[in-house]
Amino acid sequence: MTAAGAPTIDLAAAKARLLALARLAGFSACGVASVELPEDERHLIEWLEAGFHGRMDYMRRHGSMRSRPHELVSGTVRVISVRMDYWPADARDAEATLADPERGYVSRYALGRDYHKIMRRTLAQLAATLAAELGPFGHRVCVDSAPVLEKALARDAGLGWIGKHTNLLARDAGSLFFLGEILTDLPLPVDAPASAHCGSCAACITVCPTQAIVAPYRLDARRCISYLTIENDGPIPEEFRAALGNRIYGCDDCQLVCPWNKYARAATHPDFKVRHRLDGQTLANLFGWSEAEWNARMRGSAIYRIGYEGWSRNIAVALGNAPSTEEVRRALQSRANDASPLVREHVAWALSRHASAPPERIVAPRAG
Ligand code: B12
Ligand code: SF4
Ligand code: SF4
Repeated sequence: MTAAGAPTIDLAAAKARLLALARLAGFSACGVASVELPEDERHLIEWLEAGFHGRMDYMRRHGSMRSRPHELVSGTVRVISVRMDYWPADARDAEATLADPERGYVSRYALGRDYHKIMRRTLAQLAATLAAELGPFGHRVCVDSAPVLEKALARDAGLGWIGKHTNLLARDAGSLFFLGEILTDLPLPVDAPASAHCGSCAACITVCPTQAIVAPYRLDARRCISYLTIENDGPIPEEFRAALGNRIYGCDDCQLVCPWNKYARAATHPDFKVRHRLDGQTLANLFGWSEAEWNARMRGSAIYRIGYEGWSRNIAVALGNAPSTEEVRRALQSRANDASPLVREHVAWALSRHASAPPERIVAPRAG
């Protein structure tokens, strides 16, 4: 990929410059890994063979490219890995929202603008600045959607370890950050992989509402609320509906309980600030948004991907789990004849829960 006859680059100096530029760009950590991931490749194959990816066919589609970045972009010899913190410090307390069954809980990462665009733009600028200083080099920017094992690469780049909940976490930052990469043909000096610090802790495994972490480091995505509410475009299997509680988009429980997240850092990027008061609106209010309102409010958010139908399906389930108030029942009844058969079926399920609600779930309207 490098032009023949190009001047040789001082790779140690180039790496020092990269790290400085990454900080200036707003990344909280940056490191460099090689492209060999034989152990992770083995785990990926086992995970796929177990069917844990459910209907995420894209996890299979690219074959060994996912664990071999040089097969995805030929000439790649290193992966530059970055972290960007997303925890919105202005958000309502996560545990308080989870404990209030009349409000919807939206995963912390989706309260602001869509991270894909923010990260990709910032990474592309970082690569361009570096190329302007060093001369052109081969590269491709990736964030989430590219078929690469981002967590394994970040671990090898020294950015953290893969915890038992399967997210990457770091001693100085917890796990509430996104990952992104630049695949490159520059043979930059590599970092040492980060060491692991889960020890005998298993808090994430115990707390998971759907027992999706079937063994340490092994996640059955088909059981994970993040998959059920985001990736899954069909009905939510009945066996998981009660366990969803009031989680209407994604789930953070395994991360919120992790002791290392007391070191989580607040997002510095202004686009991660909470939008449309998504950190604690009542379910009845959210369910009342028309499709046009939803489109206008959700454009630019990661939530936009699941569409109004998926969003309504999720809220219907949460309303089925909410206390049997007049407001909750009225919200459900208002969409009992929804145009979408998917939404109608989830509303019918929710209403049936209220019809058979034990007396303690039937709640008088709140005063005021
Ligand atoms: C598919 C996917 C999902 C799926 C499956 C998750 C998963 N664990 O694979 C679902 C939809 C469930 C999901 C959920 C979430 N995701 Co997601 N997801 C991805 C994606 C696209 C691919 C992940 C992947 O490669 N999975 C393949 C399997 C095999 O990997 P694995 O389960 O992590 O297993 C590894 C290890 O645990 C180990 N291993 C596996 N089995 C075994 C067995 C033993 C014995 C041992 C020792 C090791 C071991 O090896 C494997 C390979 O390294 C990445 C982006 C990317 N391109 O990498 C984002 C990504 C992982 N997601 C991300 C986020 C933020 C989330 C959520 C937090 C969102 C939310 N709040 O709802 C949740 C977290 C749920 C959880 N507990 O993991 C971030 C994670 C950032 C971080 N700090 O780690 C990523 C990196 C996106 C990004 N660019 O920032 N996600
Ligand atoms: S995100 Fe939620 S459902 Fe998924 S593994 Fe973590 S705690 Fe379990
Ligand atoms: S909760 Fe405990 S076991 Fe799970 S990732 Fe955090 S430290 Fe590791």
